[in-house]
Amino acid sequence: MELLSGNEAIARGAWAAGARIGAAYPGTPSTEAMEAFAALPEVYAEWCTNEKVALEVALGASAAGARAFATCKHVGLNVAADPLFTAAYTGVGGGLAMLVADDPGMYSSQNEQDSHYYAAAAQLPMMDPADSQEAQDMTRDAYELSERFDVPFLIRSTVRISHTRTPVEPKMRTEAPEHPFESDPAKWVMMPAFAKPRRVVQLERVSALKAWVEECPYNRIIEGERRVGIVCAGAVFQHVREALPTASVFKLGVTWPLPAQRLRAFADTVDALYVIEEASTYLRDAVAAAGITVHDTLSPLPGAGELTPSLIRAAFGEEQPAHHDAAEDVPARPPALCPGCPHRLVFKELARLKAIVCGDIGCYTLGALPPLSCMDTCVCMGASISMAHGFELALGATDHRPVVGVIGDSTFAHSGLSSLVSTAYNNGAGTICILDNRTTAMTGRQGNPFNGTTLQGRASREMDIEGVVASLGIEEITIVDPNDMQAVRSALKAATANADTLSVIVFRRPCVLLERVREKPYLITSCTGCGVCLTLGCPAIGKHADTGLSYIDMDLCIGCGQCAQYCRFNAIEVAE
Ligand SMILES: Cc1ncc(C[n+]2csc(CCOP(=O)(O)OP(=O)(O)O)c2C)c(N)n1
Repeated sequence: MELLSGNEAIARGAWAAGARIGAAYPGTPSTEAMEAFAALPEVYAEWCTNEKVALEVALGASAAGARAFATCKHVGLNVAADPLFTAAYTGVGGGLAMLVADDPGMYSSQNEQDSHYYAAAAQLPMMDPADSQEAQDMTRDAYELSERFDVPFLIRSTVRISHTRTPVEPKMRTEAPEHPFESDPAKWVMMPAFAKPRRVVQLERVSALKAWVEECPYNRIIEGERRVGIVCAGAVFQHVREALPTASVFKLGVTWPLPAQRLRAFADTVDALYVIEEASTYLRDAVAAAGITVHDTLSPLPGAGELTPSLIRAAFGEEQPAHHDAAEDVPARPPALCPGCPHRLVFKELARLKAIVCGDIGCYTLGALPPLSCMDTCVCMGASISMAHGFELALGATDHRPVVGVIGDSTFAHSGLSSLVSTAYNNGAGTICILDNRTTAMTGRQGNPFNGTTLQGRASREMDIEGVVASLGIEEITIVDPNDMQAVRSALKAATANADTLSVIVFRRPCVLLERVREKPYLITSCTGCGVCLTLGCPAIGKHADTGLSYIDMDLCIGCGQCAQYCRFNAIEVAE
């Protein structure tokens, strides 16, 4: 037995099935799955620039005959949706499984969309493991099934499944069957003449999947009292078993297509059937559509966020145990930019400029929080540059605050680049700040095209941002050290001064967690209590409750000197 996280187990399942090509873009809570896969023998794995590219790489490998593995977070599937829907027409060569990890509760995401809808909309089979053993076994089986039904399989997890460690009987690797590539345009060239017959193939396949799912051992019934019957899947199954141990449960392992006949038969064996799921009505609607009466719980379950055993007990009017999972048990730990984070001064200076800041997704999104409070929009990866262009278009003729798009290096490679191409092409104006901290920090410091680090340490072509930007014909390009307050200030001032130009500032300094260099810490010698240093939001700087004076926690301070540049009284010095 091994104790594996769901992500590690999914990787293990793909490996055991003989998958040999992996492609992904990182995204919590999915990231560790591709990292774990990359660490296994006899596989090639890479970070791609985005999820669309990753799925296309995996689909190409599958077409060529290899078993392939792709992973992403739920919003990543939006990016990959274009190839996804048509991969449901082409089908596969070698088996193809794709993990999509959802984030009900939005621990690290901008929304909590339910990926089940993608399975239903694209007509792709989806499995929902409820622990790491199932995560491994379902993923492994997905490859044989993918080849049998000629279709990619989706493995859906949530943050609880991906990040919880449970015991796994590890499976060993078996070599995948050969599927030598032979040109077959009718299967792989999806132009109307070929796609129309493939659509018919798809519909026939759906019928075959619907028959298979009625027999599939991953859908199982846990017999209990007749009074209450629950339909659920994934992590919710664990909560239901804990909260309602005597209830009858239909545990779905395959959540698309649903085993309608078996569900109807189950409904006949219980007095009242309930569907419990997180942040969605996908299952409830699908079960109801199968002609089954779905009952309402005594009090409604929340429609948003993660479920817990306590919430489920409460919804059924069950007594709570003496200690239950109450939110107040957990101390709040609001996220903050690290001490020494190279993103900090950019936001401090943008706030000073009173700029309209179109932000993006990465560690730097924390610039939206107090005390920096310097972001006006953040929607999805890459949107900073295109939304800034929209602002410029709408405000252009008026006398307006400077419009600035702020984006990280990985996000720029992901989708910001195509936004910048579009802005440049349309002769847009404004200022774009690319925060190049030499890594994809937010998700755990993965490689990206602009730092040239690859997932398995293979050779790379490290791309240079300014070269790429210059090739778009953008003349105003500056490279600035973001720890130098004066340089940041004057670069922003110069770039935003001319309302008609498109300027790009590359703020370049490595993330402090990359090399973990610590200089001598700073200390505050004679604080006047003006509080300016506190406006940087550095976790190493605090305020004495009694005197109102600032202090530096020398254990947290890494000696970046950002704060010293803001102290008008020269009261912040290196501790000797
Ligand atoms: C479509 C999509 N894929 C993945 C993610 C997860 N994710 C959020 S930010 C980010 C990358 C951030 O890297 P970078 O832009 O370099 O900024 P940093 O965190 O280093 O400051 C990733 C992968 C996401 N939110 N959306």
